[in-house]
Amino acid sequence: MAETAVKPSRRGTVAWPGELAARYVARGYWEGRSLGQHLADAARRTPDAVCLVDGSTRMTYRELLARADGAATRLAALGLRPDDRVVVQLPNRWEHVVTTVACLRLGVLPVWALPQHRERELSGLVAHTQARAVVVPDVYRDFDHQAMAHRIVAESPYAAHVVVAGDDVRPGSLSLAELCAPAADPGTSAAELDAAAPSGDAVAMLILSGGTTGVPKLIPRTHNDLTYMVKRAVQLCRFGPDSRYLAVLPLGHGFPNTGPGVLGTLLAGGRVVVAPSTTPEVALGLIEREEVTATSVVPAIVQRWLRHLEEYPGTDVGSLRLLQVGAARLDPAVAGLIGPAFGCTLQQVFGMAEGLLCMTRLDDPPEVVHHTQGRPVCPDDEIRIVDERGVPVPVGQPGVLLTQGPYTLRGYYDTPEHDRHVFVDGWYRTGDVVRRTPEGNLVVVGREKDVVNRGGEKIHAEEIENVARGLDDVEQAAAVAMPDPELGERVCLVVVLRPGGAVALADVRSAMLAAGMARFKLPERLVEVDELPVTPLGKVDKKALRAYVAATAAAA
Ligand code: J2J
Repeated sequence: MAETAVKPSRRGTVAWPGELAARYVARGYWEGRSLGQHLADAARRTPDAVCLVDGSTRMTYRELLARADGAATRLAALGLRPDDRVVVQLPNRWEHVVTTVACLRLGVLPVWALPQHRERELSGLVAHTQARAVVVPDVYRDFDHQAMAHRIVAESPYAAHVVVAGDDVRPGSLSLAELCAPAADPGTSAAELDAAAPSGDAVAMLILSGGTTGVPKLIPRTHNDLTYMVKRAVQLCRFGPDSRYLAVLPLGHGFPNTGPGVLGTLLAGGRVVVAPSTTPEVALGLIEREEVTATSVVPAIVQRWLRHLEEYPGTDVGSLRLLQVGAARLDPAVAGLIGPAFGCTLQQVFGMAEGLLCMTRLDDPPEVVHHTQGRPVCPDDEIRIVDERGVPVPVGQPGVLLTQGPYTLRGYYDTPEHDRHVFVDGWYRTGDVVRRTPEGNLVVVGREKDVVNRGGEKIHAEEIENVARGLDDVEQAAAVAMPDPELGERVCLVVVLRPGGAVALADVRSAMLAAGMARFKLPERLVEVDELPVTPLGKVDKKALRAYVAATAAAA
């Protein structure tokens, strides 16, 4: 077992070429310290300031650090060592933040999963990361996460611990509340963790790539690269000690954690307010009560909030200064409504778990903020926009976006085979089709990757197709995006049946649920065709299918 174990900081990850690494150090991007150390520094600057609010829980920086260090010390006592992995599947609650900071302090790598992930996704994550522990809620939205975690841990040769948030901690599980209790002797724990802090070039966490197939694609983010990106986002978004950030997107995603998100707010000495739900009643209520100054959402959420403000004009969101919208395409017409309705600055964010972060700037003119997704945050983010032959396109023309830079991965975690298709001379091929305006802003116009973006949740077509093809009556299956006014896109499954066969949407959906897949991936429409269109190269022509599906939906 020990021989096959991959240690992310030494094996399983791809380093930046020496020359680039030297440049990133020389330019001050990579500071050579762990993100946990930076967070501890911030906590020590204003120990009495409230930094984390969740319902009636209000925590100061002193308490956050004491709890995180308590958890780190207890994880170490359980046998976890720097570079070990912990899969964290928690809804938005304060323990998500404390657990993450604890891992960063100890050098253990948190691997965030979404609460909607089920056995298939979670077991894939635990297996691929060789996680030592899994952190879950007891029961969340009628689903027994604790039971699922025990089934998964029983199957894993590496995982030993199920840590449970909530009151129903069963025999064989550990209590997350106890794990996150303040250190018995905070000074000593802090000194020990400070002394053993991971180095800047060690891997800080593994982030799940947007949309994931059989073997999950994980992004190793180093302390250096992640700290740089978050700090730069803090600067550009003008976060400071008076910032109050509402963490309303699921904390299993990068955007609400790092863009600048929770981690940026903490580095800036601000206050994080955790929202347990994205509904306007809950989220806008929290903005009002907690005098939130900034938050980040996906277009589907902002549309819902806009409708609510129209219906209830008395809603007070006057404290809000910045609303970030990203992770999926924002309609320019909707973008134009946001500033006036919320009385705040809109910022479009085009990011990816792989690294590259683009943002409109707070003082950009409306035409830039409404019509573009902004520009990279670092002067050393290099971008290339190429045609299908890999040749750069003229400015203004659409092409596939390639990038490299001080916080963009050079390879996924331990999937060298996959990397060969995704990296071109070390450059990451994003799969997004973009064009660049003459001023250097990017506009996302499409994508070449086979993903459906359902309100910001990325779903790989292949995952659905594999299950659909397993059904007796299905000969061929292709999942494509269909346009949707609310979520932007939903999944439509196109099938070719075997002679005399029949299949209903419900059959495919039950087969996916039986396979242990997350509910948000289920197709919402089924279309039968006699044959699938193919490209000259013999691949299913998804572009043609998308157009067909959109046209037939409009006609229906
Ligand atoms: C259109 N498509 C977008 C946008 C991302 C910050 C913000 C977002 C993410 C994220 C993130 C888009 N308009 N404004 O990690 O730190 C699509 C692109 C992209 C993919 C990445 C962050 N913003 N997208 O969304 O890893 O297709 O990260 O490649 O989940 O979302 O998805 P993900």
